[in-house]
Amino acid sequence: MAERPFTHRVRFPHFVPDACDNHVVRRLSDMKGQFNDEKTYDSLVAHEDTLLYEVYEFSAARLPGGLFSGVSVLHCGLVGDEYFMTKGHFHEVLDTAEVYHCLAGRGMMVMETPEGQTAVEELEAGVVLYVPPRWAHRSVNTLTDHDLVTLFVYPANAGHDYGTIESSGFRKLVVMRDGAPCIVDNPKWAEPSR
Ligand code: PAN
Ligand code: ZN
Repeated sequence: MAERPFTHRVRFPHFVPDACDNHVVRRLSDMKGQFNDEKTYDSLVAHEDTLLYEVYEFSAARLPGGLFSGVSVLHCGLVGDEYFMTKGHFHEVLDTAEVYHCLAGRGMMVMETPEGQTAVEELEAGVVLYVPPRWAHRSVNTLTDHDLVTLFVYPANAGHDYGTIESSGFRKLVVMRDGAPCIVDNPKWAEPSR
C-alpha cells in the first residue's frame, strides 16, 4: 500500500524538528579511538562525558525508492586541537548518495572514497552539499561558540558502515591552528583490512 505523505517543521533558531522517528544521541565516550589526541580524549571523558551531537531522524520510509531525512545538531568544542565531529561513515550500500543542507553554524564535511580520493567542503548556513555515492562523510564543527546544524536526505536502503572508519579513521583531520581551521593528514590513518 502507498505510504502517506507527511510534513514536519524545522524552524529557526534551533532547527530541532517538532517530531521525529528516531533520536540519536552521541557523547564523547561514543568516539573512542576517533580523536587523534587520545590522552586528552581520555581525560575529557573521565571528567565529563560531554554531549557531542544529536540526530533527529525521519526514518519511517519502508517502500523501495523511499528516502530518510533528518537534522543533525553538532555541538562545538575541541579535543586537543581537533574540533568536535561526527563519527562519520560509508553507506553500507556504497552506491547511495546524500544531500546536506547547512542550516546554521559553520564547519566542514570531510569525505573520502575507498580508493583514497579525499575532499573537504566548507559548510555555512545556506550551503547545499551533494555527497556522491561511495564517499564516506563526517561533519566537523569549526566554530567554538555555535552549533553546526545540517538537514540531510538519503536513500532509505543506504545503511551505515561505521566499522571501516572506526578502525582506519579518515585520511584527513580538521584541526585548529592559530585559531583557525586547518586540514591536515591523519598521522594515525591505517589502510582498511578488506
Ligand atoms: C547523517 C549522519 C549524522 C550523524 O544522518 O548519520 O549526521 O553522523 P554519524 O552517523 O556519522 O554519527 C547521515 O549521513 N546519514 O546517512
Ligand atoms: Zn550518510
